[in-house]
Amino acid sequence: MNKSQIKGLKKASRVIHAGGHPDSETGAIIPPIYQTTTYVQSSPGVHKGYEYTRSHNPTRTRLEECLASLEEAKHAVVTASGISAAMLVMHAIPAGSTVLLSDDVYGGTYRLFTTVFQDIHNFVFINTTDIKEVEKKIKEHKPHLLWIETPTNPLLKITDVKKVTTISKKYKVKTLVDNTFMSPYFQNPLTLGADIVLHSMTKYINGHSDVVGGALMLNDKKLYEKIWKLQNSLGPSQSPFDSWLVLRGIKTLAIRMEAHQKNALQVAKFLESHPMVEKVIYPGLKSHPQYKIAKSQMSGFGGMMTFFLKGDIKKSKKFLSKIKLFSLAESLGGVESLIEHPAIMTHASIPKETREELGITDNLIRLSVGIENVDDLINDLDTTLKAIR
Ligand code: P1T
Repeated sequence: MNKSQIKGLKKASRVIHAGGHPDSETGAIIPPIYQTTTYVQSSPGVHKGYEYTRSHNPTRTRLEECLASLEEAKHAVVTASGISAAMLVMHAIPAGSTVLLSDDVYGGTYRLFTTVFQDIHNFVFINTTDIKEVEKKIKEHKPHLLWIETPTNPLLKITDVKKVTTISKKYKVKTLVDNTFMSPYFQNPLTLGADIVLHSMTKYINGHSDVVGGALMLNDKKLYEKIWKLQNSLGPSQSPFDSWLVLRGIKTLAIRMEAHQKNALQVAKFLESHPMVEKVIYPGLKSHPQYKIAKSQMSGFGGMMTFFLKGDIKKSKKFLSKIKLFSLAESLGGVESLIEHPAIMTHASIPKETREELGITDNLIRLSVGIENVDDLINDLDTTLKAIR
């Protein structure tokens, strides 16, 4: 199939066929891993588009083709991690830029901005779910970039991307959306007006907890070229083997995301009705404050949720140490269910006062609901809640 035929396919087909053409030399249906550092030239400067694997690699090119297709983008850059994708964006904007960003971002993103780039750019954390606040802060700070995570990690706050980008465009501010929690299967921020989409491919895109990777998708050719040159100069390119693993994992993105959200909705309903649970935050619950926005800009609700246990830090620790089928671990988006304590684990680099202001309290627990049998997952939660009562 050619590129325009693939463009006409639904996402469940594109995950398999975009970048998935058979190998032209042998007809192999699964593309080879181009495990090579360099490429032979017929005379100096005459080559087939590949010179050195830090710059380009055919396996990575295939993955970039697939990701661009899934995010409805013209260009994609695959990086060695989600954080290195964020680093490239920070180098791509002019030094001294102001970046307005969602107050509730992944702890590693917060750490990158506040401990590595804090002397190069100005970071202003705001509640991007409040549209009036966004416009007020844009007028006040004249930022170069608006950085949105939606849903946020860990509190699953949802920003209305269309509304926010209408404002940012008015003031000529670029908007980046970290789309990690939804994956390109459930949300396409570029079609809602965003300029750049960032993913930690470590999560749903790869889906099997065996690769660290990141990606940026965008339409602006000039910005793409700038980001690619930075990648080439700074070096956070993904290895061919890791790109190949992601190409393998992404083929099941559609069915995995459907399974994640089906399980997650049942788990969320179970927890919401449980007497030992204070509150559940899941975009697919009507009780979620931005449920309507979630419904309008996402085609599904994903597999991530947080809940507040009734009790203190001791109770949280007891619960997390006793639970069995959910593994106590950082990260998310794999087929297996994970559970973690954001304040102690993924968001520990955020100062305690800031965490508490945001609501990342000692009784907050985050779930990445996997695709196991949902009755087993609910039984595991139920049994553990009973055991700590
Ligand atoms: O881990 P890495 O591939 O570098 O991706 C960083 C990243 C970026 N954006 C979001 C929304 C993320 O959740 C992450 C990584 N998050 C975890 C490791 C976690 O457990 O939340």
